[in-house]
Amino acid sequence: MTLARRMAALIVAAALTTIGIGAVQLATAESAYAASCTGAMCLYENTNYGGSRTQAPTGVCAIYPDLKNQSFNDKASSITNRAKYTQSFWIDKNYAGSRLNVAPYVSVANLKDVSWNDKISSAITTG
Ligand SMILES: [Ca+2]
Repeated sequence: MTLARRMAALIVAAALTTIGIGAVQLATAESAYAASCTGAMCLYENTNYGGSRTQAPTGVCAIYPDLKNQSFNDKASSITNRAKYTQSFWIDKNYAGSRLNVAPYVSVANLKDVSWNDKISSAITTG
């Protein structure tokens, strides 16, 4: 691998964070989020699925180029993905900057654990 290709691979690896199945966060507060989220995906203002929330509909692909429109820019502290699809989130609006992928049926009780607390500004969800 050339140096340029190796650098490109490193940059991609650094920009993309994927949260997979089997995370420790799955063990906590599962019933709490299941009760409060009825969409494909929910973002919560606070950790452990607390505070205000915004949710994406099931059965469609939904785009959120600027979460300011949902009063949720730089606000999410926990996430639940209730769909069988990966959901994607970006640090800047219009799907720019670092991306966080949340795998199917994975919830993150505290986005501080992955250094994404109060940072999400845009999202694409599939229910
Ligand atoms: Ca927050």
